[in-house]
Amino acid sequence: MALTRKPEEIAGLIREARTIALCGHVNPDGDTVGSVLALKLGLETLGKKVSVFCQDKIPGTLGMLRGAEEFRCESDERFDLLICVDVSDMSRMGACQFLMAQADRTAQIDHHGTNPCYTQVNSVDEDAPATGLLIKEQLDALGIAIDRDMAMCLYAAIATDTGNFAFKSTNAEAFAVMSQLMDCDLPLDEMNRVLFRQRQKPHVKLLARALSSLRFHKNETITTMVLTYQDFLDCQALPEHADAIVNYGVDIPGVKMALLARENQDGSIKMALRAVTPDRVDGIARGFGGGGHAQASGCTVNLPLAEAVEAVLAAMENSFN
Ligand SMILES: [Mn+2]
Repeated sequence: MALTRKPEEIAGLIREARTIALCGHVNPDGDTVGSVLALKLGLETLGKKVSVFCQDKIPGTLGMLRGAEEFRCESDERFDLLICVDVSDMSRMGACQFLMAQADRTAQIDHHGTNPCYTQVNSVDEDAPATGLLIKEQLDALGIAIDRDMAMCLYAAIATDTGNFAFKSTNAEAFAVMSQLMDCDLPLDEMNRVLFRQRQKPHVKLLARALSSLRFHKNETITTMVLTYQDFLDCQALPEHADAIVNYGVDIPGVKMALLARENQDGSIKMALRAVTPDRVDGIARGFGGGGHAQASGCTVNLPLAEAVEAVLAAMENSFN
């Protein structure tokens, strides 16, 4: 099915509805939360009764968005309309899939090219760098003026999904919309600080441990870092606090591949692999039963920490030929 934006068709459904459920995806990010809340605030100015749903807890960094505390994942109500937002596949609704059966009409607004178009009306554009941009267009189609709260939600959506306006997908539309958000008294510096600079204490303590373990291999083209389970205990850190630490290893000039090995509580070793284009690590990860993207992959190895690092490092060195 062709992926196309349908703001007018969805505006028609919205105008006919009185009660509307909006649903974001599991493990919510800035785009799904910001998009749902911007749309919610906009629809409420039209007098709609709007409920917002998400299976998982909203990240604390998004707590500044108006309505962020209203997400839930249960309801026995019926809704005139359900709109899924940034949900690439019905399974990404998680436990909120029950909404599909409790809505008279279903629609979605999304930007994932793999979307199977699982609702009655599908407004999907894979060229949009963030669903937030499609929400701005949807609000425009309904004649809704953007206020400061909506601008904050749209900024959170667009800025996070474009990597703070740095990913390759970032386009002129993102800056055009951003220009309009700036006219709404957007607190840019404060939001940027919370979204992109603030770091949790366990993360920073874990980072110090990881960096002190940094080793260079193969003429300084490969880096490895290790974190033991004891490091996590000492830093009072959760597995998620290790996310992105591997990037310190690959962002050094001259480095082509990086590995971060972290020990799980059960003794297995979770490997995060990164590569700089044109090198790739997805094949290496698959060789160990994992997978992922060409330049960002992962796998789990059931060996003691040192042996696990040796095994994956050998595969990385061999992949250079
Ligand atoms: Mn998105």
